[in-house]
Amino acid sequence: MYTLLSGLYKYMFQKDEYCILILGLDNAGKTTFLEQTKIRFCRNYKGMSLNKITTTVGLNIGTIDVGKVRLMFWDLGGQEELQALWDKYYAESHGVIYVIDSTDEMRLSESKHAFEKMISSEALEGVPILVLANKQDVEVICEILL
Ligand SMILES: Nc1nc2c(ncn2[C@@H]2O[C@H](COP(=O)(O)OP(=O)(O)OP(=O)(O)O)[C@@H](O)[C@H]2O)c(=O)[nH]1
Ligand SMILES: [Mg+2]
Repeated sequence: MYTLLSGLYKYMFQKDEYCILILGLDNAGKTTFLEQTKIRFCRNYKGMSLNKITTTVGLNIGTIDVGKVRLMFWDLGGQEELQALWDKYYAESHGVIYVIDSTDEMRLSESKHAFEKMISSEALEGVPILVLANKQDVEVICEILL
């Protein structure tokens, strides 16, 4: 009876959990993206002022529930010395969002290099990757000015 009831409880209330890594160079906008996502999807979440966000040293975690699914976002610091820590999280991840600052042409090749290193990891084989060309609002402003 207990097994039946606990199974029913789990079926009704337990959520499937997925871990999503947010990676990319420092200043790409990973933490801002996570914060904005939380503001949009978490009811009653006030969030911090976006201009108060500083560079991530270590890891930010954000949890978002969508229906019966719980998404755990792990936003890792993108500074060069912190990139060495990224692969410690690959085995646990179900998906990756790779964020690029699309306005920073000078660092595109650096970002490409970090991306290629990331996808060469066997631990990420079969893991879906979303590449996010961030800061499109800046591009629009530039185009308007031109
Ligand atoms: N215009 C514009 N600025 C953005 C956008 N996303 C982030 N920024 C700015 O980019 C800067 C860096 O943002 P962060 O979110 O701290 O970048 P990060 O990728 O988390 O950086 P690290 O933690 O150092 O790895 C901040 O000044 C943000 O306000 C965007 O979509 N548009
Ligand atoms: Mg950050």
